[in-house]
Amino acid sequence: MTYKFIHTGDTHIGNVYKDKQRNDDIKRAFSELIDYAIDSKVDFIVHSGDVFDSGSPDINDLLFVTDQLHRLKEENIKFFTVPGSHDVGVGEELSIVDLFDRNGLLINLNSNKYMKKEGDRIHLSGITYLNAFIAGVRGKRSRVEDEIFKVLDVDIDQNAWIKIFIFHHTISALGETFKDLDTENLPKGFDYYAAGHWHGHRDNIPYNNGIIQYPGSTEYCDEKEIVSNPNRGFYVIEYSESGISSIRYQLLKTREKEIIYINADGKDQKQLKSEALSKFKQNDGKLLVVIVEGKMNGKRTELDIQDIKSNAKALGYSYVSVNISRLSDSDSENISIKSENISDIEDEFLSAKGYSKKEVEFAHLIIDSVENGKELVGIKQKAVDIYDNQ
Ligand SMILES: [Mn+2]
Repeated sequence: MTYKFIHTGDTHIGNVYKDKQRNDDIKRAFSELIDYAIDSKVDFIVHSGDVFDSGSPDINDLLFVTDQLHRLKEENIKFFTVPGSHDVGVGEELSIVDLFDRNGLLINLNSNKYMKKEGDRIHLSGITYLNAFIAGVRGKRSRVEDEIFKVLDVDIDQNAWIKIFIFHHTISALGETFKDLDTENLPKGFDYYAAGHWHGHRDNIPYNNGIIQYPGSTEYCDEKEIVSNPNRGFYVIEYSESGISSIRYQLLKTREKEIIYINADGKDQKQLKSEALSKFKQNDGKLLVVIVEGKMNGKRTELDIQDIKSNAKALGYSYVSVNISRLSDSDSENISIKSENISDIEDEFLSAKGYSKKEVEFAHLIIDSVENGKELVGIKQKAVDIYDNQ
């Protein structure tokens, strides 16, 4: 007997873009995945968090996900998940995923049913379904939640043919810069670690006696993802009594993309604009990223990005981004940075810009709040504290 499941994650149904067309693309990717699940008769789906882009989605997005999960339910295809960092509202304990769990449209493996506090430890159980044991821990809303992994005892069903662990973190094995969890803190004893949060697609990271897999987001969620990721998709895994027998990456349809690099050295805003415009072609909804880099003549602020964008849109591009983060002008001061991790780079950059130690500290506070979805309550008081004590 062989069973088959899909591993996906980071669907981000919601208002990822200001543009409805792109938000519809994100929905289309999800319904395409559901089509695949039904057509190829998979037994269940494992979703590693961020079904929604926000903890309080619009009614249309709620209805869309309800309809898609109903299609699965009619075919008796179960949907196992944990809340991702985006599925939980700021300061909320429960997640939008819990609503769907209570309505029987999915199973939230991070609900209280599976997670019990026992003294200082947390006892995690899971479900055995079609001889697969599945357990999971949700993504983080604050740094405190990393600590869960250090006090976790998992009650693994040793009789299951395969053991699946779902989590929503960027592990250190992907690199130290963006990590929010040390790989070694993951519980041991699983065959398949269904990872989410990192929107790139990374296969086959060995851990303990199993493998960690990041399917990536089902659609490009920002400019960076468009530029750095060749494709989007999800995993299809088959298993039998002797364990996992095959893993395949199934591609999802995405729009064609065009990435245009423009060297700005010695050119003024007029030349840069006409060079950009000369490279645009009439098309049927491609994604366009224009990267302007180098040192231009005149001021950066003179470059009319909105005008470049509307010219591109008029030719049919569905998404246009003009990136000037590597564009400098005669006013730009060159700051050379030696640090390697993000937080040190921020420190060094702000100090070089002439900000005081207290101001750098305050900037960190704000960056940290934004990154971790912490409430901005109390920020004002902290600002007063910092500046008064200066
Ligand atoms: Mn995500």
